[in-house]
Amino acid sequence: MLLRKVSVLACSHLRVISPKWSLLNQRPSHSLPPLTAGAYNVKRGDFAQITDNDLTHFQSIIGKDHVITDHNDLEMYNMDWMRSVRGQSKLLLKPKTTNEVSQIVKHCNERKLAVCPQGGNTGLVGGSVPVFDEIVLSTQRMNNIILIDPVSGVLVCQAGCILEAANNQLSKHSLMAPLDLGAKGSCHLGGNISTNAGGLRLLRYGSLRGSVLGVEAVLPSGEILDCLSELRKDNTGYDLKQLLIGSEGTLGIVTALAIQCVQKPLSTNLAFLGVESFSNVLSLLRGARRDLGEILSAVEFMDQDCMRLVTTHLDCSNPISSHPFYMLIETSGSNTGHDEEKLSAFLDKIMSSGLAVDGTLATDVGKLQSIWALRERIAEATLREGYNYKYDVSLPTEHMYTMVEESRKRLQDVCLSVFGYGHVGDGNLHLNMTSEKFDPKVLSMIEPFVYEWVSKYKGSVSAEHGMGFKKRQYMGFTKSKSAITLMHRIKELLDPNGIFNPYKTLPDP
Ligand code: FAD
Ligand code: 2HG
Ligand code: ZN
Repeated sequence: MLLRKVSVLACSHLRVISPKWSLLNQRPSHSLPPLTAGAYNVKRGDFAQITDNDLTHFQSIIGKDHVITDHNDLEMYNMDWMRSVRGQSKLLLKPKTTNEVSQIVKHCNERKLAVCPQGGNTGLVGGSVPVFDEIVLSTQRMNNIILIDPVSGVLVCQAGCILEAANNQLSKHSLMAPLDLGAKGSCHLGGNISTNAGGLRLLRYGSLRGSVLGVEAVLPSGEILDCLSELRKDNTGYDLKQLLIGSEGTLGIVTALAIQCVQKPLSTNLAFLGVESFSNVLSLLRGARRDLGEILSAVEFMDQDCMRLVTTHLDCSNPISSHPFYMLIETSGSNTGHDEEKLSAFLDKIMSSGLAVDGTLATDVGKLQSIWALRERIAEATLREGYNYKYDVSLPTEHMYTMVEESRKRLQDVCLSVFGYGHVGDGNLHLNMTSEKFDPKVLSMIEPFVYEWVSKYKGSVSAEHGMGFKKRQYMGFTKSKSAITLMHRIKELLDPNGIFNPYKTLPDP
């Protein structure tokens, strides 16, 4: 084999984007983002204002300690992870049980008080923070694991379980969640479901729409919708849980879920490759699918600007020589010898054909994590460079990098960098630009250019992050008028007062 075995830790692994966000704490307070309402010129909906009677009522439901009104305590719940949007909520509620959520919501609906559901607050489209004074309803305390069935592999838990914490419990039964993402140390499973999060292993385990078996949710009326089935197969009537998956807190608050977990692999290998062109990236993707078959578990790419970002701004180093593109090809299986033999044959083939020109292979946990960190921490590194314009699009793979190149040509004089990376195996490009600080002129050169480009190639303006606050007006570039109209009708039916996550997800009618 021509590959060098990795000998140095390339980068310390991002264990946790802590709920208190270490990043946030490193920044001076004068760098608070502007208030969303003013920056985006939003008009407040016709909602009631919180009164002392409301506070007393909430205290009677969840106890004084979990009704938070202190301005400083509220700051991190009013701001997103990217520090790009900022709300003005004066009230944070932290219920522990579904019944408590139900009682809170019932009261909010009767009083016409708006509610912003919040999980780990790692969302990247401004969906998880209020725009005005919506009540933040956090699932932080709803973190009980209800059941792990080692035979069926089903996990049933409350919505506030942190993905990584759930995985730690699952691993005691040789199981793991069917999704993985860089925000695993902070994001909640309820948040994952509400955004239909994709992540690094969708290629292998599929979308959450397939692996979520059941959902329990509180509807805007306060009613509890019990669809918490643990069945793999159930064709009785409409599949109501699908309405909640990806609805970003606009139709219901997910309080509990059942999810089909997968066997934790006994053998995992990760190849990190240097590649000369994007067309070679695509050839390698094809070859990996063909030659690695059932053991292939992830195929990711990043360009050289991404490598520059993680090695400049974080404690990371490139374990191989410099190339225009890098790929991560991971295998997971149950038989070390078999997997290594298969991967080894594949790597020999691609190195001798010149599709990959350099590479390194990681097999033990520490090295795997340090290589993965080069990819998983790009989003974090990007924030260190300045203002970040973020696009998360689906495109036919042959057009994916052309979009980065055309954006770069268009923006080279006004941006610090324009770069692309992402889940190439799923046709999901993360196109990002940075400038020193937010510049509306730069934005007007990016939008609607990016959305028109995506629409021209019949892609999606949101592959996995959702619409949230920032992207909602662009849904029409991907979805038909008839589909958007029906979405409005469903929202109206379930939430006639519009109290759940207003200003989010759906475009203005
Ligand atoms: P939040 O950010 O708190 O909320 C997200 C949305 O869901 C909001 O609209 C909120 O109102 C709603 N919501 C949250 N909880 C509930 C609930 N219980 N009921 C109803 N609505 C709710 N995303 C991907 O898809 N793939 C990735 O690979 C990926 N990588 C990331 C890497 C980093 C470093 C970061 C910071 C983010 C990444 N994300 C990724 C985005 C984000 O982590 C996901 O969208 C995640 O699923 C959000 O979970 P959360 O608990 O933080 O939700
Ligand atoms: C990832 O895949 C996330 O790392 C974040 O979805 C993407 O920051 C981004 O653009
Ligand atoms: Zn992603």
